[in-house]
Amino acid sequence: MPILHTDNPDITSLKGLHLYHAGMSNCAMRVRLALEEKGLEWTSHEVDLGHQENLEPWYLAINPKGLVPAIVHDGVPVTESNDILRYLEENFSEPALTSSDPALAAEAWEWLDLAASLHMKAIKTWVYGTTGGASKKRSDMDRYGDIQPDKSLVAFHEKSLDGFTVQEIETARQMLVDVFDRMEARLKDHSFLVGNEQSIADIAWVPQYVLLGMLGFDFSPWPGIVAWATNQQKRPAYQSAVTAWLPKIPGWALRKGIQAMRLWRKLKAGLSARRSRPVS
Ligand SMILES: N[C@@H](CCC(=O)N[C@@H](CS)C(=O)NCC(=O)O)C(=O)O
Repeated sequence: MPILHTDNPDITSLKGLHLYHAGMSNCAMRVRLALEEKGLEWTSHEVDLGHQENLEPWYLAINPKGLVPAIVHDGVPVTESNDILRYLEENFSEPALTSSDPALAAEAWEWLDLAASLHMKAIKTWVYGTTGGASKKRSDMDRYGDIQPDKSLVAFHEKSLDGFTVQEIETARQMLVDVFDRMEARLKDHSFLVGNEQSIADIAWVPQYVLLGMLGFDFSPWPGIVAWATNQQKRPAYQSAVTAWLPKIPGWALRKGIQAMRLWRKLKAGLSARRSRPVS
């Protein structure tokens, strides 16, 4: 579990549960959901990903990979959303988000691991691919390459600057379709992904429904998933963990906004590259 051992007094002096997060981040959403389902008190620290606040030294001291979410619990940083969920389940066991039946608990963790394994190759690839590109500028990449210890993240952001091919986006979509087919097989006649209660499995997948749905992924072929998500949205924890943190604009407007912002960045980068090219 990525627990950071630090003697940085700005971190060690933090008492209670502190969450470093961003509204639209699906990984942060699942941690907020777990905190709210467990009724825990937590202090919010929103990290502005648009302005790359996640790559500032104060945040890298909490999460050296510069990713949200991270928590600091009584001065101890824990990173990676799945590990944070495990940490919360171990340290704040009531109400439990995993069954006391070991087989059901294992099944729930599997759903969580599946979400993690698809995060970059399916979810992020589809999101970045369909909204038109990169969250980093080419001019940021040298510094990013230097500070980012996880080289698969560097490769992903390089790739997103070059642009995903139609085939890559389709492969990502197909991976998601395969999972949603599996989810549908379960949810067409069950209210929860595992067992008869809300669990870490539902918490792992609700954020994908929210994010992908907002960005135009069509869930209509899976009515069981839609019904499950509709029930999830009625939970008080959903209101405080998801609704409260989402932009208050319709999905289509959000999509257009992201596309326009990314196009503008590309144009600006292209113009400054032309300006700095030596005249021959
Ligand atoms: N494996 C990480 C992934 C976290 C992640 O990718 N977070 C994104 C937001 S969804 C982020 O912080 N992106 C900022 C960046 O890449 O610079 C987890 O599960 O916590």
